[in-house]
Amino acid sequence: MTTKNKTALVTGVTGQDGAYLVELLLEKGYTVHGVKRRSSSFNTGRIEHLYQDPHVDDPRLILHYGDMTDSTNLIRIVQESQPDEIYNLAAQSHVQVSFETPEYTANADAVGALRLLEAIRILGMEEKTRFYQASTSELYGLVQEVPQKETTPFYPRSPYAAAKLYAYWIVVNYREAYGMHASNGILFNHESPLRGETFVTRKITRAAAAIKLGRQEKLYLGNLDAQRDWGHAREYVRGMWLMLQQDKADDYVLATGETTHVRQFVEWAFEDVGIKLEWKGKGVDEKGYCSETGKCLIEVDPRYFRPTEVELLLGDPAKAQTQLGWSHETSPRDLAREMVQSDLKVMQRDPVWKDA
Ligand code: NDP
Ligand code: GDR
Repeated sequence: MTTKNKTALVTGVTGQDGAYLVELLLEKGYTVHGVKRRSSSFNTGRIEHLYQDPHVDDPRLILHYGDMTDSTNLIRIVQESQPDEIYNLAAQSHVQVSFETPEYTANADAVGALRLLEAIRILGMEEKTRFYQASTSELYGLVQEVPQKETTPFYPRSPYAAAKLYAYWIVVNYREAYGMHASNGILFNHESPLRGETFVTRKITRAAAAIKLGRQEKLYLGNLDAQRDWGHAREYVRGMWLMLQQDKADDYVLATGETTHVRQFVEWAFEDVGIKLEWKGKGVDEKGYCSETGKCLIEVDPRYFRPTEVELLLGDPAKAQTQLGWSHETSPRDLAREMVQSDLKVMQRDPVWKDA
């Protein structure tokens, strides 16, 4: 079968990765079914440019209301869409929020993955349907080995990571127990101009743009000493797709192999709007950054510290490079630049920001 007549089902279609993945799959000729949650206001902004009027003949992007906590709904959507490939991207994906909503996070992120796998089994689609699970470098948690690769032991450090650990292992189990083509992509942090505004990179690039344009006074951040392996989301969704094109299902790390301090990302973002920062504090819980003019723009606020932190993530993508032919292109430095430029543009265009 060529990709031209394949059908994919994507959960989390309204999120960052969902948007880039749908774009890729449509380009490849797939018919794509997406699961979106009901919301009191529009939540399809990231895929608006891909929207297809359901009244036209044979639309190739079809959206269904659904939720990872609702088994019957998921079974019905899988039955209706008859997918060749399922990409399970839906999740309560914010690590810090998972400390406040641990039970919901487990329900959506852990049991949600099980519900989809069971839907495949209940409908007798084990032979037909391939499955991608959005696993995460958060599984590595407390550092056991650097760089982290497929064989590195897991040590989750949050309710989010513990939920994703269940999802990881249930995927492995269904692969072994029922011969399903089910793969885990253990993806290190990936960002883009579409990144959610409360994740640290986007929070920083938006603030740098807003401060530059005189629309924000100060940025409050948490642990500036954390280190992350940041890649570009557009490149990572290609890796997801490649995993499902292999004859055999397996688990793969996608990462850049480069790690950066949050502190460094802050400096890059402000450099990109022409503000040079000087570090004034002695430690993470003291003060923050001031600009050359002496105006203090960034302050550390302990409210953003996590009860247990993941201090260092650095991935080794060698297996994906060798077996999938996947590699990243964008460096963290270029990623910061692209995100800042995009936020500057968005703010200059947005009437709310313009009038503020
Ligand atoms: P986002 O937070 O941008 O998107 C998450 C998506 O899941 C949104 O579409 C959201 O809907 C949806 N969702 C949340 N809860 C439910 C639910 N109960 N039922 C149905 N849909 C739900 O995440 P990303 O796109 O960044 O990440 C995609 C996946 O990859 C997630 O599973 C994440 O945990 C995982 N991951 C992400 C990494 C990253 O660096 N981005 C790295 C490793 C793994 P809504 O828009 O309505 O909120
Ligand atoms: P992470 O991403 O927890 O790695 O999870 P996030 O951007 O939230 O945090 C990265 C690091 O920055 C530190 N930090 C702050 N984080 C946020 N959100 N806000 C702040 O103000 C702030 N200040 C410092 C954090 O403590 C952390 O160390 C992301 C998500 O996409 C997960 O779904 C995914 O699984 C992992 O990446 C890989």
